Amino acid sequence: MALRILAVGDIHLGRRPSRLPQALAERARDLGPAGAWGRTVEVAIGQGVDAVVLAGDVIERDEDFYEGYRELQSGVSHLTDAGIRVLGVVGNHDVRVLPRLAAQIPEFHLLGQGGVWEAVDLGDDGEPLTLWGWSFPQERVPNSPVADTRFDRRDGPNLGLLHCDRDQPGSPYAPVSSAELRAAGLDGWLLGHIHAPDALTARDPSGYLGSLTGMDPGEPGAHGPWLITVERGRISEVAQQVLAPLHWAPVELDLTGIEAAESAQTLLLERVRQLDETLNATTRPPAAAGLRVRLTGRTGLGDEAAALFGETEREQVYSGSSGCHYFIERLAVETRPEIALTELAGRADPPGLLARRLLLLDRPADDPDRQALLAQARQRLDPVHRDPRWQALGGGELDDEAAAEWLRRSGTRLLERMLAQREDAA
Ligand SMILES: [Mn+2]
Repeated sequence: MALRILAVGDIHLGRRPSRLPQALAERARDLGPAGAWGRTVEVAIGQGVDAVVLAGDVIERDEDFYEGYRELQSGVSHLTDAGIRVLGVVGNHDVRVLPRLAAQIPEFHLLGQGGVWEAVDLGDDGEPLTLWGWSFPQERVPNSPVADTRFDRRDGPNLGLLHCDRDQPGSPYAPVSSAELRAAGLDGWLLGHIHAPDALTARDPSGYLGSLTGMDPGEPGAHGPWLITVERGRISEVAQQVLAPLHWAPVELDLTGIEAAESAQTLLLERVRQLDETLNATTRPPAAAGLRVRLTGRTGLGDEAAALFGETEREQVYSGSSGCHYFIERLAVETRPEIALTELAGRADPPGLLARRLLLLDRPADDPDRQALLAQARQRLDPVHRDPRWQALGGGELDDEAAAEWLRRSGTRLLERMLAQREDAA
């Protein structure tokens, strides 16, 4: 007999998704947090889970009390009617409003009120499971709620449910380090606050659950709650249930080598159809998808291609096989003119020197001249890359290929500027 929990990240009931085209304005409620929560309730009931747990920032703001009440109450009553328990913790957004709502919805169990850790037994049919929760007592909490806390383990898996700012030491929103989370001795941490989901697995069921649906183009990719299965005393499966009603996708179209501007349309259509196929394989395909399109590569046809996407075309670029409304949220032309590098490299002036350097980057990885150039570049780039100020951007490791790409981009831009100056002077 398996035990199943559906873990839900930041919902932000009351918020409306931004950057929707006019054609979708009237569907904002269904495409936003309320629609995402409704889908979550349906999936929880369909899957017959034992409990739904919410990781804070359930409600956007105090002003959303009535909308929050309506949506939360209706979801909770559907779930409890189906025999599913509903629990949650408070985040920094809903410090006042969520406890007030919980007082009005007795079936909703608010865990760890007032910033005091609380453990609850979610076990069933001889399958034990303990959930530890902590709620924000006020909007700003400058210290870690996990440090100096002893979690006396109980039988079966023990999971933590917490809204916090992980690995951001100076944060006013319950800063917690990964080391503290690991040292707590629990089997996993279901976290709220950061809207980009981590990749949780049965082996390591710890991390940010992510916002329930992407509310703007800054929250691209798959969003939805996580289904956690416990069998014979251990977590056997963790799977994201991708069900966000609105999907945001960055789309880069490399136009290098196209012979006519219309090829951009064909290329985009191909990409959107691929995306549609991927999205159709999710738990619940989205009702709308916003594309942030960048035209890149070397071609003289960038502006001409962009002009093919007029206002009407952007409002709805494609209708998916399950009815998803695809629109272009923004289209940026970042194409660069073609440069004959080999020809330039024969010149004895600064552009010629720069062109020879750029050509070095295209040589094989073991070429000594290329390696020397990259070593020089990394000496200058590494300290900047490691600067703590940029850590939050999550750039990852700076390897040779990343350094080469950086040089290629900045070198090409510089070369273009040099050539433009010469043309001006001529
Ligand atoms: Mn938050």
